Amino acid sequence: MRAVLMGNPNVGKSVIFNRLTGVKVVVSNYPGTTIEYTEGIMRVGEVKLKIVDAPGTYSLIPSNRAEEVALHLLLKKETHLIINVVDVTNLERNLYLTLQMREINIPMILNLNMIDVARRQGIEIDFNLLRMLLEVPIVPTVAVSGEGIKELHQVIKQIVENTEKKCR
Ligand SMILES: Nc1nc2c(ncn2[C@@H]2O[C@H](COP(=O)(O)OP(=O)(O)O)[C@@H](O)[C@H]2O)c(=O)[nH]1
Ligand SMILES: [Mg+2]
Repeated sequence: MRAVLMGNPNVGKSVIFNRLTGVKVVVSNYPGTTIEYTEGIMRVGEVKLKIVDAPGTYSLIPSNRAEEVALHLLLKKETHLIINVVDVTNLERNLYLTLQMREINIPMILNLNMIDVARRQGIEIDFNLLRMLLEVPIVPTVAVSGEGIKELHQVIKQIVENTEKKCR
């Protein structure tokens, strides 16, 4: 099974990736390009979930090589889960990609990162409203402190277990 971390540049994808995966990560160049991406493994019960840290992208309609690679990594047929990392202080811009990915038939988690910055700026987010509007599980995190990572694990586990059942 395979999960892809998708999101705009600089939202905390790589910090989330490091928190989810162990020490053994592999950095590769996407075939035919100089664009790098990182893969690691996360243990989810009995399952070894492959996690891909995709290059940052603003849209599924690529406007450069890195966005093209992100799209290819996403659309590989073995992608079972999208972890959409967003910068909660730039929700509107970030949700553009979220809405596009929601149209694809792959389970998605909306990871609202940088909650600490939002708190400092007095930004309040109605998680329930977002959950209702987007119909995806929502997990708030502060990637740099580790806050919310346990909850993110939990939600990933639930989806992995459901997918396993369907595949059997
Ligand atoms: N304050 C704060 N900074 C964060 C958080 N997550 C990531 N960062 C910082 O944001 C910057 C971009 O993170 P990175 O993981 O490289 O983003 P990526 O481009 O999406 O992979 C780095 O300086 C991180 O330390 C967070 O939750 N809160
Ligand atoms: Mg990164």
